[in-house]
Amino acid sequence: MAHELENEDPIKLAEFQAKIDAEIKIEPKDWMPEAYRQNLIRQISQHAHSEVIGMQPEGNWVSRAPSLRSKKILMAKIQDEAGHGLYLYCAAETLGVSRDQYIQWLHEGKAKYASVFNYPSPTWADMGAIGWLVDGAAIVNQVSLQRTSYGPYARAMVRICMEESFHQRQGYEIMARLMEGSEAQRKMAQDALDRWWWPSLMMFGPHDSDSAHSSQSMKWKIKRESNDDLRQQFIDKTIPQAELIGLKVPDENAKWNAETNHYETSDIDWDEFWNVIKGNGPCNRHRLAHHIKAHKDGEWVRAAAQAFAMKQNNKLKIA
Ligand code: FAQ
Repeated sequence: MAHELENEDPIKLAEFQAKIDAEIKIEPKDWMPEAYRQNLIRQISQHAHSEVIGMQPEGNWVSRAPSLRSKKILMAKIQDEAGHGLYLYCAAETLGVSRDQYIQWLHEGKAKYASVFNYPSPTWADMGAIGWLVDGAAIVNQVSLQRTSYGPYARAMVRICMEESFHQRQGYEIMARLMEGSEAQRKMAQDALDRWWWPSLMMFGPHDSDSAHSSQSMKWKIKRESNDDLRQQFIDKTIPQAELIGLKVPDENAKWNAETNHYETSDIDWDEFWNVIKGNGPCNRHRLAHHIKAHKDGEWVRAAAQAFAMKQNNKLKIA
């Protein structure tokens, strides 16, 4: 990236940084360094892919939800995630790359999506854990991204955050209700927390010291808070929520430190994190294969929608 910046006009670069420092949003038609554009293309498209692939573990439970109420809520939640994907693809398209290209990069394994969605969801309690923990972690990250320097991304985040807070509550409600239930239901809730706790902490990315993009992204205010700071915020919020309903996070070293005003925890298993990112998690192959198949099966729907839109346009032109 340093090399790419050397090729940029230093005056334009200084003006660009001054705008960022003055908290003026960068808009699609504004001048921007190529490295800024490329970094956003990478992050926003990966974010969009995460929202869409993230529907799969929950989609697994739509037909098996335990009541009509919970089925309706789950369907609405999953539909919201599809909407988040759409806002984010639209924001990413303003950087001059088409949605087809983004999806092709995903299918070719050139673009990533959040590692957390490569874990299975074998029980109903997983729907609770995903809403509470995965959406909960996503909100902490996304609240900070509402202040990101790129206008279309920041604006997409505002609406997404409002919806994610409902998702977090629906997940926590599922867990709380299970914890009021039978011994088997309480065990199911604890088991889901045990399986989703560490993958949720991994959502914030590697430690700051190992984060390839952080320093430049923070300078350009693409990222407003560091991976480790956001992860700590999530830990500090979530452990008391677990305790309130009688759950325990699966970490013997988790304890409150009154001096730092933060929870201390064990370190993440980074081998597992990088292994999942490289494509070797329990569900990586399945998730991607499912997306490729759904995309192919939906080809006729896209063609029909496009033909309809063209017909409407022609009618307008004639009128
Ligand atoms: N998974 O240098 P950094 C949701 C990659 S939305 C996979 O620290 P950066 C809603 C990273 O891309 C959840 N890859 O990277 C929902 C980079 O590789 P690259 C998604 C990861 O970008 C809920 C390399 O490691 N949210 O859940 C991960 O500065 C329920 C080095 O890392 C977002 O995407 C990971 N966890 O910081 C939907 C938020 N972590 O690209 C359905 C926006 C790192 O060079 C159901 N994104 N990597 O090949 C971000 O804030 C940032 O991109 C981070 C990573 C914080 C994720």
